[in-house]
Amino acid sequence: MKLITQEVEQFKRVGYLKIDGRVIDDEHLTVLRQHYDTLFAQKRGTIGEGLRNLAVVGESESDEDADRGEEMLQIMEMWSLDEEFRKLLYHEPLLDIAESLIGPDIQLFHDQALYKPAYHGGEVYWHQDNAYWQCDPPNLVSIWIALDDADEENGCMNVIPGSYVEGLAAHGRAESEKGKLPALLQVKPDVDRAVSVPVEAGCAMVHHCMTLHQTNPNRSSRDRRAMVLHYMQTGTRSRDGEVMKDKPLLRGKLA
Ligand SMILES: O=C(O)CCC(=O)C(=O)O
Repeated sequence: MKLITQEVEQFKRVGYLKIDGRVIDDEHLTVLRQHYDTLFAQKRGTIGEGLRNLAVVGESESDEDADRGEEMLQIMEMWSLDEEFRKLLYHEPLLDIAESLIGPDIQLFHDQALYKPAYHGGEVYWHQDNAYWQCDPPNLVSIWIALDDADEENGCMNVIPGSYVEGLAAHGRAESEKGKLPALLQVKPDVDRAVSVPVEAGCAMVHHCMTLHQTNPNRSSRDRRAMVLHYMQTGTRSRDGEVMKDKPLLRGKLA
């Protein structure tokens, strides 16, 4: 599923791309959904132990009863918890997309499941991924896979086209009445330029780690389950300046 030249050019121009066609077929989707739901069910009530509610963080994060009204649930490193998600790292269509954008030598930076339950799914605020990661070179790409149809009503991705070439905006942690927010842009994003990227179940969009993006709350009657894989070229350095040799090598060779 290599991208064609026009798609690569478009990604380079705007910093994201909606992938044309399915990346996960129906049968595979059914299996991934079952395993996803099982992991979230197993982790229910264990906030702070591998499960985070990004809508309620800081002091209150460890309080399992904290604001059940808003849930933006996250499980990191799904690949290390479940064989189906480990296999997903090597799913050829995804690696072909990553290779088209960052070259043949690919490591996983990390993966995450991001679940916005129906009716009370919480918001993810505007941010650039590399503001937190501080990876060098700052050219990681993330493939965001919809396990349910994702649209404006249940919290699909919204992006600011071209923002990735405008440099890193100031980010910080801020307090809200719910505690510390995980991700807060300190400047006002130019939301007039924002576009929504609805993605059907089994399909994906890819974004650059410097692209400003956000997702809205889910007030619809439909769950929004998503899986995101963050890819880096081998030789990428962490915020400490160390080459991340220990991250899973997915294709090609280590630098
Ligand atoms: O899925 C979401 O709601 C947020 C996704 C996101 O921020 C990301 O993939 O970097």
